Amino acid sequence: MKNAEVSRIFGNIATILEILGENSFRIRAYERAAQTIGGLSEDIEEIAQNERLSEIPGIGHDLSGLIKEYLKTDKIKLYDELKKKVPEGLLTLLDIPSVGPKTAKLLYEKFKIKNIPVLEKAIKQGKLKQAFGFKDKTIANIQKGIEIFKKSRAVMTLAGAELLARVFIAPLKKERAVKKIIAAGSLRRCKETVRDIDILAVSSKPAEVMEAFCSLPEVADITAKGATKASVRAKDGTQIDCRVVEQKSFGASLVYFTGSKDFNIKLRGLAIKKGLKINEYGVFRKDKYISGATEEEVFAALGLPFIEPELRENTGEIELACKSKLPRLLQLKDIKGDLHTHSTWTDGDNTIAEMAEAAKSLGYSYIAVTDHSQSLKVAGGLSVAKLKKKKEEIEKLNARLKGIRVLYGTETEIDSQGKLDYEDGVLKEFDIVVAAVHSGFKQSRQQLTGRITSACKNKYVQIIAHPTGRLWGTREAYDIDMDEIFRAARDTNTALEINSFPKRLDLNDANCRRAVERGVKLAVNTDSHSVEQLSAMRYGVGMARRGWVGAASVINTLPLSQLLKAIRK
Ligand code: DGT
Ligand code: CA
Repeated sequence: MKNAEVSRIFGNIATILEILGENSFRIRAYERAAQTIGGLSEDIEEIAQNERLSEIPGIGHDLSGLIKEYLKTDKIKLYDELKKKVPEGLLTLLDIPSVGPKTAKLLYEKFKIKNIPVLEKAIKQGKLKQAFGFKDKTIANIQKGIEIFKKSRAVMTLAGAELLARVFIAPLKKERAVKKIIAAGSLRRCKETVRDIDILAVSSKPAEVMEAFCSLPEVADITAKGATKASVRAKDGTQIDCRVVEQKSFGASLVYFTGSKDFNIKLRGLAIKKGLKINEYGVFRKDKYISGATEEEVFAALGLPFIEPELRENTGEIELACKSKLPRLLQLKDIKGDLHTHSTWTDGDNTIAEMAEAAKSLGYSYIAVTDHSQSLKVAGGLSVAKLKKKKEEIEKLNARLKGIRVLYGTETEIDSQGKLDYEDGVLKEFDIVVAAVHSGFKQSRQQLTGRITSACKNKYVQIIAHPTGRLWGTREAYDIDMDEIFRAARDTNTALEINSFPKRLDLNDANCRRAVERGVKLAVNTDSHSVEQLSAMRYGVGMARRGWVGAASVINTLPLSQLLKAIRK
């Protein structure tokens, strides 16, 4: 799988062009391509083989050529030439989210800081402040950036892990010796970030499976290889474990390797209380095997109903399972529409009509196209004059389209004072108003919280987008008082969003659970900027399920007529 590599290279090309002071359209084209390819759910090699590269939004003839060159030769000449113009150390410094091209150049050229460890040392020795004259605040930002960078390197996003697991599992599925194969661990529990991939296979010929696994082209090196278990490193450095078990142990192993560790320990304790023993081979009374082929059987042997993988964190689910009171969780098929998407009217890659057709093919009955509002200039936010035209286009489209309704929406900026970007008279016209913070992240807790609660109080705001602003690998959640926001959301009938975009997953699982406990309504949206991204809904649903959220708490599980009534303030 080379999606991540291609995305990284295009991102680096954009950065180098920026340092070299090149044309901003060209820079933006590479940035967009990096983003789109990084977010694809399909393997780019497969797309290239089927001659479908040009169908990827923003990938024209030139970029397709570069992708093909890379897939064929593992190199891009243009990139190699560009790299010669900019020292490597400078690029590594740019990996730190808070360090832009100017600071990187300064650190590198003037102060001879060539990589992150040297930078860390310089900070520690106080050099940055004393010798180089950086402000305390800038230094603190750089330090925080280094932390975020390190953290994001140690784990993958849920979407990244899913894709990597697929690259290993798909070819193994075709092996005759493999009867069943599945990814367990934190990926199966839908955790927002995943450290490594745990694969479980059923086979009566484990040696053949081990051989096939260790010879996969994505394996960079083999860390351990035994009769039924092997560990390898993928080309991106991620550890992948594969274990082979017999059919009669499959359920027990799946329970064990899905975990979490705390869940397993608690389950083992429960088994002991019932005079049983549970391990990865099965459930045993004395030493006699009593069950283990399926997870259902394993739970039943302990007197429990099936516990969904997303719940297995030992945060009260086992106690509820004992009383048969597990919550009914939201499912992807409950979702009737997406209430936060973008089109070519602002920074999306597809037209409203294309977004609507794609939503329809996902089985939705509505889609809100919520383009950016006027003050978000970088994303081409819409003036009031343009809104009129957009509304007309949607009306015409709705008259023509069957089986899907396009809702006229906006993602409106909440400004630094908590004021919305359009007057109430304009907001009133929309079917859906999503309000969002995209600026002033460094304000005080009180100010940031106040901005969001005052947006909740607006009569026309129905959803607060990505409430904590967390962007994995770039920005931590901003400092806000979630309890106050939950209270305001509940009291004003404003839904909070679970943003399914893989780097956001915001609200996260813990916040979802707290929100629902406090009677807050949620909306699971994708924030899609292209038709491909609409399928990210499953990650947001995963977060909801981890947060014990049922369909009744999610407004976009409602049929359209009920939705429009339910969101009225
Ligand atoms: P991560 O860190 O994202 O890889 O998270 P997990 O949950 O996948 O953790 P990992 O890969 O260390 O372990 C895979 C599964 O194996 C885990 O879900 C539960 C199980 N497991 C790991 N260590 C232990 C342990 O010490 N005791 C028990 N009972 N189970 C364990
Ligand atoms: Ca794992």
